[in-house]
Amino acid sequence: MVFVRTQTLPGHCSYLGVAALLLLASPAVASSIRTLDSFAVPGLIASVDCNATGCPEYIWINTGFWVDEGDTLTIHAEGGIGFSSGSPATDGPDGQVGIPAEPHDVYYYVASNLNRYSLIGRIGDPGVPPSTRHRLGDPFNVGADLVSVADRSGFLHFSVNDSYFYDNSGEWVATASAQPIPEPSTLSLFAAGVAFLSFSRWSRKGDARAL
Ligand SMILES: [Ca+2]
Repeated sequence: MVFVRTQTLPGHCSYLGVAALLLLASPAVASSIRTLDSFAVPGLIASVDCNATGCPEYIWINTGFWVDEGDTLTIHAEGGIGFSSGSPATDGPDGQVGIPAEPHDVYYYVASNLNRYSLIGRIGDPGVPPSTRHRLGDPFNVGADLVSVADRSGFLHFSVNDSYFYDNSGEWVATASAQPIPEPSTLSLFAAGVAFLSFSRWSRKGDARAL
């Protein structure tokens, strides 16, 4: 009886387990990851400056890239921006890390407490009627690289954490991806695959001991 089990059950288990893992890696699962390619964020977004009452809403550039709450959001940006007249457009998206853009009497940055002169992001949808729109969430640091879980659904927005935009030059270019939380059925399938593979290995060990 032990010999019969050796020739059948472990083989089926391995096939089922491998099938489950292959399904996880199938194009259908992979295609659920959405991407934003090469989105340009200009240093000179608009000829405006922010003041004590805040910044105009359009200082946030809507990328048109939709993010669902719970998505793993991955962003990479590169390029160069010059932040004052005549300065070379060589400053990267990280900005001045650890130096918050605190407002004071003269200068008001887009997002205080975030890194000065950095690429910053926000999620929300200001393009639909106020009664139904997803309000823009809190600004967050993006910099050159970000991996984070979205805390709300909406369109990804970018801005440059500056106070005066009209003397800027250059641009940053960002790419992004949003990976949804795996569906419960997918998780169950994955667990089943792992369980079958584990049982298969256990069976083989048992058979080896029996032999
Ligand atoms: Ca500037």
